[in-house]
Amino acid sequence: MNENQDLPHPPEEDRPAPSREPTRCGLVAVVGAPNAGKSTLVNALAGSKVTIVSPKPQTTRFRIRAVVMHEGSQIILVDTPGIFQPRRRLDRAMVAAAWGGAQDADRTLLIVDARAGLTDAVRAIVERLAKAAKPIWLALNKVDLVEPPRLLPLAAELNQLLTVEETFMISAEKSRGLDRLLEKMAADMPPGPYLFPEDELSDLPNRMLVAEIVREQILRQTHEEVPHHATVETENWQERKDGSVRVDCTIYVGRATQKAILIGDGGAKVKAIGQSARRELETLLERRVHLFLNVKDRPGWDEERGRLRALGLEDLD
Ligand SMILES: Nc1nc2c(ncn2[C@@H]2O[C@H](COP(=O)(O)OP(=O)(O)OP(=O)(O)O)[C@@H](O)[C@H]2O)c(=O)[nH]1
Ligand SMILES: [Mg+2]
Repeated sequence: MNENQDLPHPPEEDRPAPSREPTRCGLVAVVGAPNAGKSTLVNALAGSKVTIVSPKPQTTRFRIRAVVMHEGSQIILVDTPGIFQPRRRLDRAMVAAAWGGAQDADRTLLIVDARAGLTDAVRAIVERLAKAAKPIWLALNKVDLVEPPRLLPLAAELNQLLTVEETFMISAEKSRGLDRLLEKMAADMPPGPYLFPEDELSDLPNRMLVAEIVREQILRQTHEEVPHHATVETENWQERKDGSVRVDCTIYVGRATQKAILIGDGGAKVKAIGQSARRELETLLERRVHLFLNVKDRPGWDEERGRLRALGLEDLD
């Protein structure tokens, strides 16, 4: 028997005080032009895939929050859609979601593709950011693709157009320069309690994660007009006794011709999309997944309120 077992607990005041450093917590909106590498950066900082990435612009369609813990700080990174000149209702809702993200955040991190440089899209974003009196960090991304002498003039030019608190040179893909960025973000978060449980990775529900992973494969495996005219909705989620899950998704496209491309010869394309998505989902969800994809043409879905609401996008008018 342990001889200390029956000893009374020491009085409250004699116990060592729990080391409770005040916590910090804040939201950082990651904004920029389409394809700048925002989602790649969010995943790299989160240390896990929380948001989809593709070589095509306009990959991200709605805000996704990723939770990053660093030295007593909880940094909630808000991945946002790229900001561009919107045309369709879908585009307008995406861009509004991006600006809304910047508005709600404590800080804004502007990502600029260093290889693309100061494009018109970047200029338009900078002009609007300059009007909002919020501290801004600037990250020139994809420095792995650029000769170093080109970086300083670009940074200087951007710093002239916008009051930037600090400029970072990073490669989100090669994880270069991310430590310094993370240190700075953690140190500058406002004091306050954590908003998310510490072990939470993101606010994306699993049904939406499945739809996004399927959409990522559509972006990667189809071309031209198909990717941007497709949306994915999870219709059914069924837990099975053996621990696996069956998920049924509908892919909506704008036209019968797009549907034909997406299905492919004898269903080969949609099968390949489903296989890649299932493999990735099994890793992310750590369980067996039976994925069923159904393709429908639905002209004008990108103007339909219901479809946008399914993406969590707000109705603008
Ligand atoms: N070489 C290189 N490629 C990168 C880097 N960061 C991102 N990329 C690539 O750039 C492309 C776009 O990346 P995303 O992270 O999807 O870009 P995004 O800004 O989230 O794009 P939207 O969601 O469309 O606004 C992908 O092909 C990435 O692999 C980088 O540091 N270096
Ligand atoms: Mg993105």
